[in-house]
Amino acid sequence: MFLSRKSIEDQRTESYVKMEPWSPEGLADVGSHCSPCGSSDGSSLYSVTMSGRSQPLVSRELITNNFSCCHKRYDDCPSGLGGDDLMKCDYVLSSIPKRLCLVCGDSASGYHYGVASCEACKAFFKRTIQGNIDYNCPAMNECEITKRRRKSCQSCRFMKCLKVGMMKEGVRLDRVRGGRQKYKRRFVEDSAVYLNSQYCQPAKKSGNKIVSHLLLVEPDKIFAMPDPTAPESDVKVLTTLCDLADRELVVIIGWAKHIPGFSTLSLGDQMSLLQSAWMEVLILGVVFRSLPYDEGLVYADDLIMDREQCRMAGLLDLYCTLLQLIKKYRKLHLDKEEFVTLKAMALANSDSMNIENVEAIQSLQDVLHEALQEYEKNQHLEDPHRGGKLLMTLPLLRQTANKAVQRFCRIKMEGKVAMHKLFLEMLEAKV
Ligand code: 1BA
Repeated sequence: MFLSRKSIEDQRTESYVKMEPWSPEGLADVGSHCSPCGSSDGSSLYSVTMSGRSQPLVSRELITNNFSCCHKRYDDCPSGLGGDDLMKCDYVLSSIPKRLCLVCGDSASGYHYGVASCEACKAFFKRTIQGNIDYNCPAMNECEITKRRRKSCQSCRFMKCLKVGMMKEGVRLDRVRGGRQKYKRRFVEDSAVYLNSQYCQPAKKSGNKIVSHLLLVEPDKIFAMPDPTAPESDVKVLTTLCDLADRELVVIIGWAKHIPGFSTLSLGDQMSLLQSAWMEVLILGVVFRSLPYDEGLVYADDLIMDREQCRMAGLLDLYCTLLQLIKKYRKLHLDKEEFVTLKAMALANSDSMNIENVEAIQSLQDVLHEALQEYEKNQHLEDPHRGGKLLMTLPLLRQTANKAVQRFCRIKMEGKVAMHKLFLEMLEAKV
């Protein structure tokens, strides 16, 4: 089934219901929209709202709809990988898609806004969202979009972008046509040089196909976009963080489906892994983006928080643990290939209590472990222990993520911060 704009928007609107402050009156008010109760063992597929109605979990909906088109489409395509020296699990290989633009069929240059697409369709989608453009089809809204004819109907091309699952959440809204900056961004000049030189290199030949694939499916960045009209306060910072995390969770669910072998797991196991590991995945993202910075935590490029800002938001403890993790990776000079592989490993190694097919998860872990080993063998010959050193950072990642979950559970209980439904649902699955 294709993910349409409507289905994304339906899910997102539903999950964007803001919670009122935690009070008996507040609870009564939000009863039918929010899910402050819901299942907490992570095994149930439904949460029960305050009105007692069963609703599908947002995460489940996203796993079943989001991006499944890419996988299905490429089922019968050659994987583009060769050499059984690389991998042992055929099913993993076959789940790596051949890269064609899902909008027009041209060669895809990567995953843009969540979908394998070419540069032209990526730019077209971005222009349309940023310019808030409405198109009209002069025909019957069913023009065929191919590489040759993609310019002939903008309306049908945009509809196709949405139909194949491009997500408007991924488009920066801070630079509208005309170039005026809507949102103020903090920018550290030094880091731009550092980021360009070390962290944003074009995917070099990584020496391992899985690692190259993980680089390719690494999501585009998203922005925090703090509400410029809200007065500065701890609540504003926390609300921005929760909103960012909620949007990033949508992206993470889509990303997980591109990890070779993940989509072949049962739906229940996909959910269990995500429900256990989501915070580790979020935290690793922040840690990696923060490596070039001296003291700041890069939650997003427009939300870089220093020690004082974290303290003011009641997140000093988390700041200190995150800094410890950042120091470890900085010492190791963690590169982007290792980051994407570790992120997938954190998901595969989430130690969920609810796994149905333990062998399949083990196989996923083995595949990623082999990829890391091969990458280290090819790219970091100087240190035969490097792979082990990287894996030995995972306990601190788990510890940091657990701290973050606990902190945000407390914030939820205090009831002063609005939280969206997907974020709440994932938080609840952890307690
Ligand atoms: N992670 C939390 C909130 C929000 C995030 C966002 C990233 C980029 C940063 C954790 C719940 C709370 C602790 N941000 C990133 O991973 C990605 C790209 O350019 C900057 C994490």
